[in-house]
Amino acid sequence: MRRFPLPSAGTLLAPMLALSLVALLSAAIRADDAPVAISASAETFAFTPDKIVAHARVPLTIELTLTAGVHGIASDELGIPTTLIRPHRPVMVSFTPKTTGDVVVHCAFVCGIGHDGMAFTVHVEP
Ligand SMILES: [Cu+2]
Repeated sequence: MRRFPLPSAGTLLAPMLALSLVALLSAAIRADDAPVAISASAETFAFTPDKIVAHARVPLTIELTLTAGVHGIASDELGIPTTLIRPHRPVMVSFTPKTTGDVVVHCAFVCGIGHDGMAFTVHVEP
């Protein structure tokens, strides 16, 4: 019977150590770039918070959540494509503001009687 040599402990541990290190570094990167959480309400027709801060030329990710109804966001100025938000399905949207100033992001889905006033502001600092 032919026998295959067993790998040494070092041969097995090195890739595992490398993978662990990559996982740790990924976690650290995620913590620094944690998405800004925004919730949309079908009851009050509001985004909470209604104002967030971003920085020009720095990517930002927002996580949109919703418990009822359907809403959406879109912004040509910020480069956010029309994105629908559905109940219990968080949506991550990433964008990179190009210029400073305030950008009002309106709800992009005709969601009901309060739709016209439903918006949040992205305050873009240098
Ligand atoms: Cu709406």
